[in-house]
Amino acid sequence: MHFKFTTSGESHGPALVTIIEGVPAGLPIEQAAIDHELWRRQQGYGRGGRMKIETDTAKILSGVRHGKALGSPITLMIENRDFVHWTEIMSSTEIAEQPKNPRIVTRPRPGHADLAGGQKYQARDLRNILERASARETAARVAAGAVAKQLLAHFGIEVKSHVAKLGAVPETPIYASWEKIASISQDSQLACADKDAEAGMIAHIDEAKANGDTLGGIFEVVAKGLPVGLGSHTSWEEKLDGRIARAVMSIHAVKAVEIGTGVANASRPGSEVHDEIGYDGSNFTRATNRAGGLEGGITNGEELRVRGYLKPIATLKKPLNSVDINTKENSPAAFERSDVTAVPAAGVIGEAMLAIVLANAMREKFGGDSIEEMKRNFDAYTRSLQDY
Ligand code: EPS
Repeated sequence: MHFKFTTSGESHGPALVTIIEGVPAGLPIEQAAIDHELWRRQQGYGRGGRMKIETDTAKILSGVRHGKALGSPITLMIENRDFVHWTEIMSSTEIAEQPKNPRIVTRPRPGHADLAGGQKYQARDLRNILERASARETAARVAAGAVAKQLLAHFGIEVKSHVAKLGAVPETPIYASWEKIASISQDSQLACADKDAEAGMIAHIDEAKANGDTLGGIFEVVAKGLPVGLGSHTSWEEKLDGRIARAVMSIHAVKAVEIGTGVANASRPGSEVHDEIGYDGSNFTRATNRAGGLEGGITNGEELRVRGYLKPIATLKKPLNSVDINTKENSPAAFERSDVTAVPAAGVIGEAMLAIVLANAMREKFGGDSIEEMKRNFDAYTRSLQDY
């Protein structure tokens, strides 16, 4: 059985939808926990006007009865409050006449899907591309991830994130222990584990905003409580590091993914990279965790650490040069509104994507149609590891 999901919906359409499959029957599904994750995704210093319009909440349309999963596909819907301003522009049926401001986009933004998507899909209005390319889609991923998190929590697995770097601040990405990440307040402006660094990040965002510019950065997602043995070395498709990298790389604006201290490891000798193995009388131990919890594409029981590196958002208030797709004349790229940065939100999305990959790996290893059956399988496996 696989834990999988798909999303549907445009940024300014009526709603975003996700359909999740592979949730075992009987798993308690807490709607408030889904909404809490959606709320977290909307936070963060440097977010723009759209987040003032939306209050994302998920409506459960199927797959859950009396607070528990039925084992059938779960459908979640998040309404776009902004749709009321876009009813004609985003109408699914033909409209009798063009609205006064049809908001047709013909000046592609460098770094966005606009031009390549327009050419590929032969769109003369680039809105046909940007509506789906928008990071608004990630609200649906976070809703699916919130269900994955509830499955993982049943097995004592937790997933959290923090912002390790915002633009150029600080120079070296912040390392934060699990305890430090867990202690970051829900009201924190940037989900940063270092208060001084956070102040510097805020000043950096203010400066970029004043310049009509945008910033990227690095988020780190950490999973704790994982059993040894998720993923497999036996085939490239099974390797969990590859599956995680794909999931994290698919997040809007992510251009690089790192597991553990993978980037620094490349320039160190092996003696300073690999995590020495010990035994404490009942368990195997590691002196360090530079591998980030994965060896041979298999979880090794250490904290799983993955970083996503984001490029700056492509929608700039002071736009870069572009070319109008109709006139072919040089003209500044389109700008309606945007965020200065969305790194904290990307961390929440990173948590969701990691939780989904891990939930899938758990379903593959422990199967079961009901949560009780899955738990029995999990407990039997955990016992077998004690005899190893
Ligand atoms: C986003 C919604 C979008 C943007 C942002 C993320 O809303 P709108 O396009 O109406 O302003 O704020 O998306 C982008 C920056 C982008 O380039 O697509 C959201 O819900 O996260």
